[in-house]
Amino acid sequence: ARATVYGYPRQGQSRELKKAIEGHWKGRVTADFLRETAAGLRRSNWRQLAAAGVDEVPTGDFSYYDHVLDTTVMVGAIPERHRAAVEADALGGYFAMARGTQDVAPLEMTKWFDTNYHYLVPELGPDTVFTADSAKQVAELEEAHALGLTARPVLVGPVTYLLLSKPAPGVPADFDPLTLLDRLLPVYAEVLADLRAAGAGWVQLDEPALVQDRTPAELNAAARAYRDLGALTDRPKLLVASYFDRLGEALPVLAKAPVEGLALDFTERAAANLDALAAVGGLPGKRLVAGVVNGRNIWVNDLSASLTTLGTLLGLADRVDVAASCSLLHVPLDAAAERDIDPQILRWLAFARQKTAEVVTLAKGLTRGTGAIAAQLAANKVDLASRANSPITRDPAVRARAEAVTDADTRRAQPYPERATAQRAHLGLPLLPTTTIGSFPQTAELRTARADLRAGRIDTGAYEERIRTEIQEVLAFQEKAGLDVLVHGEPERNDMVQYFAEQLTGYLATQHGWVQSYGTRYVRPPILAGDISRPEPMTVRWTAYAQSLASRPVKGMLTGPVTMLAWSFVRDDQPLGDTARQVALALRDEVNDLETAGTSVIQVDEPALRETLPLRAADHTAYLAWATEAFRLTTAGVRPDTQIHTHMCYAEFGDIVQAIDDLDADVISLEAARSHMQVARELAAHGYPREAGPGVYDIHSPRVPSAEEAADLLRTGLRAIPAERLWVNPDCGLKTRAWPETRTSLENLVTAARTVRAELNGS
Ligand code: THG
Ligand code: ZN
Repeated sequence: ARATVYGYPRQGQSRELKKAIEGHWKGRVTADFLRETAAGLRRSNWRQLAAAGVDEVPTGDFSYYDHVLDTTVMVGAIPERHRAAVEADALGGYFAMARGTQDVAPLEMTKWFDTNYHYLVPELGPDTVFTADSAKQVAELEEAHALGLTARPVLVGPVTYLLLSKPAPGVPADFDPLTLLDRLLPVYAEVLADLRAAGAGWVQLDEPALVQDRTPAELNAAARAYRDLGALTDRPKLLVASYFDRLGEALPVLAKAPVEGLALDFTERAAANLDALAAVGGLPGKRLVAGVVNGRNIWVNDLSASLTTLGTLLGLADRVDVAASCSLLHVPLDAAAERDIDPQILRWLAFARQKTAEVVTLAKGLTRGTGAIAAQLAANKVDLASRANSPITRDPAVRARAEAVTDADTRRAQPYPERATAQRAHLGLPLLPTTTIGSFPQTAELRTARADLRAGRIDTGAYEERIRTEIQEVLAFQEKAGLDVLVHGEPERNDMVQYFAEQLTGYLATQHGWVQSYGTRYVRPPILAGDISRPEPMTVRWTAYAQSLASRPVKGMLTGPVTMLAWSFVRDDQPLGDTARQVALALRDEVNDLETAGTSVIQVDEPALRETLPLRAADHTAYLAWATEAFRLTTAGVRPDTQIHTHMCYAEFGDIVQAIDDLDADVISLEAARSHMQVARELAAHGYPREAGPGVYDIHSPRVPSAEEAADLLRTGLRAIPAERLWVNPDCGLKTRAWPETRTSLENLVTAARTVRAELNGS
């Protein structure tokens, strides 16, 4: 058996790639220096992989921004509006497609399946002409060959590429990109021929879109694509890869296709692949690459269990190789770089480097028998036992409390209409109350203060003084602008998940655990390592301070349990719902403490509720059940006259309106400005019974909306939501905005609310 992986983190140990690219954008780094930095990182990754014992290294997985954008370049699907820039300067044009320019909009960005990686959505239409550009793929293959390595180019497959595309601007929305398949396949044929000419023995075509629910027509397209590519004579051997879930009905399609190998995910959520593969009679005469090391989490593999799976698979294919379940892009580079994590706990963790070593160990065990890896198996057993029996993963008090949760704990004592009456009396808000989503501009001074505190240049006292001053200023502005429900602005928070993770027992933070989110932007997801408890209140002090300065209600601001899971690395040793319940109980205590401290409005944000929706519809109900229960458990312990708000970012939530309703929040704020209140109409169509604030100010742009424009959006909103239940707020938090546009935009928003209130009172 051979050891391989499908991709590796691109950024380098100190995010050298981010620094070089951003330096290049600022004009401080030449294109040549950027290219040399990138080539150096690729070489260093390949050497690391080869030194670890990987037999076949991936190439072409590197990217300056995004591998789907690289595929767009490879097939020549450059949008019309970017063509001149790309022709004038390939690298400059590439970044223009990614980020836009003064004059030209970038490609839209969206999530890569249910990971936290975002790709740039290809724009296609009936007039799209594809042309092959294999230069990047060929060059990277040659670089790996120059190091004397056996390499396997990795490409986004043609079916997934089309399924991830959308109609270009101006193309009818019902245009189906899959109708372009016959035009796209010859371009893939040309790239495959070029790679063969460059010495590729195998090429990997990634088709993760086939793990989602697919129509018979789409499955048919996949069958056609691989029948046609398989029939080519001038091509390398083809390995069709799927990951992130089970293949389901696509498995027989790919098993029958005339390609030489399949790569399948065999981690827990894709476990059904095993029986499905047996059911089609295995892959006689073919290569099976078995993704048994989870590429999505950071836990050490259970080597013995993986060997059992691999042993079963041996009977199902001509040859079985070992891999991580997906590209290692989704995990940090190297756990050994972490200095602040207890060495005992560090042994439970595997980042890209450690996962690579696991793949190599398993391949060796499969080839030479368990005796050849006896030492690794013994050490692995000790580490797994240490994790399973640790007081960190087994806190009896947390478990007993979670066990004792009843349905009543997850329900507000009064139905919404009674709560609404109590809240109206308690809060005394006007019709169309105005508020913001929570964060205010994170100024350079604030970031500097946080860096100074970390570096020891200032002490906690000086830092907190800085935060107090900021809160004073944020509140003074809001009072003067005339907002009705105020916020403290969150100057003390870095990342909305990290801030809480740092204060909860059972959560681990990393120092270097960067994972690419999009382009040059990275996150350091905290690790849900153990049972979760809250040693002391987390936000009460700052919220109470803010309330002490304000004449109107100040909202308490918390990150909800689903988002706390979605933007962290989760436990793999218990159901997600159990972890969510523990986080919810800790947050519930915070909600109740805020109420006790005099907070009458508490917002629990769930921007990630929609994005964690499982890839297959059959799994939606179970997910939404635990997700909505965790939210209600967090919020249901308050008095009827305490108002619970929530917030969600993305507009595409038509398919989870029922779940949003099931949260039973008194008020929800949503992104809506760019879609002209579409979400208000969707809520109304569903019969959403509570209060809602579809955003009237697009915070993703520095553009200041006029009061008249905001008032128009409100009038549109009023056609869907009655005035007694409509709130006035921006689309999202203001953390990424600057103060000047924030000030004017919020003043205009208040003016708009007053104008429309006057219209309502006059009518
Ligand atoms: N927090 C966490 N995960 C997230 C988001 C978040 N995942 C989804 C979404 N939001 C991703 N969005 C971003 C937006 C900005 C940045 C990263 C992800 C970003 N990162 C800084 C960078 O790379 O320069 C680093 C920030 C830091 O120093 O911590 O700007 O909000 N957890
Ligand atoms: Zn938002």
